[in-house]
Amino acid sequence: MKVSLNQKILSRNEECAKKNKAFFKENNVFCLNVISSPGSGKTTTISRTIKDLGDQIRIGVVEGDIKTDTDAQKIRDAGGEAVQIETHGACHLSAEQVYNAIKALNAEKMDVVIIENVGNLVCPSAFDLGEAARVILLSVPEGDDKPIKYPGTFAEADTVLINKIDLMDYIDFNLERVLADIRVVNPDVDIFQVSATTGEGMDTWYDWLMDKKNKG
Ligand SMILES: Nc1nc2c(ncn2[C@@H]2O[C@H](COP(=O)(O)OP(=O)(O)OP(=O)(O)O)[C@@H](O)[C@H]2O)c(=O)[nH]1
Ligand SMILES: [Mg+2]
Repeated sequence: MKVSLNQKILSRNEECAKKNKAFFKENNVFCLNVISSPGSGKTTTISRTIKDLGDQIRIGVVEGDIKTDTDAQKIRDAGGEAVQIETHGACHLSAEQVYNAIKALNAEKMDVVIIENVGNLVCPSAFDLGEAARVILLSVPEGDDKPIKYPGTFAEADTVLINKIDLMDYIDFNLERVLADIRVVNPDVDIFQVSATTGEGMDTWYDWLMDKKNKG
């Protein structure tokens, strides 16, 4: 029987994802895996969430980037605790990397762990990190065709944040089309329209986060 290298990598990842899931369950930590294109606003959204919810819940962040620790630094500047993973070329985080990072973060002391995956809409979706929920960001300047171009990624989402809605008046972005296209692959997904810089709509995202966290 032939087993491809991809299958081996994915099944090893699956094993470690189960370990992460068990860790989060045991310690009553709610874990989110945030996936989007580069620059769509993951770090800005997480930073604002920490500033706005930090007095109610303790949030730890695992940052994934090919290079640099600038995003972890931004989270610390926002008052959060963060561990940076540099993937040195890999286009996604693995469950094993996350396992090491949550140990370094002392994640058992957190209420919520947010993982910011490496910026792209392709590779991260194939790798379960043991998260309780998956958050896909789509920002207005990226264009309204992303849900039909990357349907697999949107199909796996527990929530979609349409970010940078403050730019809607300046950019040709058909919101109705985006909502309809997401619903084709993921009919029941929760979708929120937000601006991580102005704060518009962020309350809806916070309500979703607190509700899911409380339900476990
Ligand atoms: N106008 C506007 N700009 C935003 C918004 N959210 C983020 N930005 C800007 O978009 C740029 C990229 O934001 P980041 O939060 O770094 O994006 P990211 O997804 O973390 O990027 P990578 O980590 O490189 O994948 C920054 O200049 C932000 O200030 C928003 O809601 N509105
Ligand atoms: Mg970032």
